[in-house]
Amino acid sequence: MNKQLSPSMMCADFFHLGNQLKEFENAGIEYLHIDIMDGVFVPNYTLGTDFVKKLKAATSIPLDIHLMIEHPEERLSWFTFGEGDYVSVHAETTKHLQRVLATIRARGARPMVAINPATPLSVLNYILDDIDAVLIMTVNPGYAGQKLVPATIAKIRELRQMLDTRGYSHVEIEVDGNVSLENARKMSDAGANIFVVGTASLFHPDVSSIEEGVSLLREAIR
Ligand code: S6P
Ligand code: MG
Repeated sequence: MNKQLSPSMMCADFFHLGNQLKEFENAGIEYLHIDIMDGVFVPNYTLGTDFVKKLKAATSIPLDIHLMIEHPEERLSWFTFGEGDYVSVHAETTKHLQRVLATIRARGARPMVAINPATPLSVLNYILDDIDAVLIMTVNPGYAGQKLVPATIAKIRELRQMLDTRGYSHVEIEVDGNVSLENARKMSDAGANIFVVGTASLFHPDVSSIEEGVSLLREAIR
């Protein structure tokens, strides 16, 4: 499966965002990961609806909108997205998971379901037809700069196996949280193929440029 990078926009350089977008485009970045938090499902606020709208107008790189909000079915219409974009909703945030995934699909985008480290894979059992990807949280959502929850590596492997044996090998696996070069390699070996990259790699102070960070990452996940 194609290995793809999705830089976490909450970790980007907001004072030079235009330049950074050009660097992402030049480096062939596949997605832009946008964290949306509501201060309820997760204890933080980050980016919002206007940022999504402006980013969508500013670049042709597809968006990867990560909704960490309660009752996403009531708020999906607030967000600008369309064909080629991924939108993920957390299984823990809605009683109507299938409905909200179907709404994302009906708007032309690609539905993804996100699960916290402690959430079992069994929540996916009856929605496999409704998703193009699963987002395995490798930290508890809410903040950048956290440590990997080690048990999530085995979870990625188990999910890849489950998808392949049940005839869903086209369903992608995204990983989000502490995707360092070392962890990215382990996640890739376990079967992940979309990597949300933040302060642990692409925006790490030791990485001198986006170009350098991208090439180190591509080497690690090859
Ligand atoms: C966390 C959020 C993530 C972070 C990303 C940051 O709640 O969903 O997308 O922005 O994990 O990356 P890092 O390398 O600082 O963990
Ligand atoms: Mg995220």
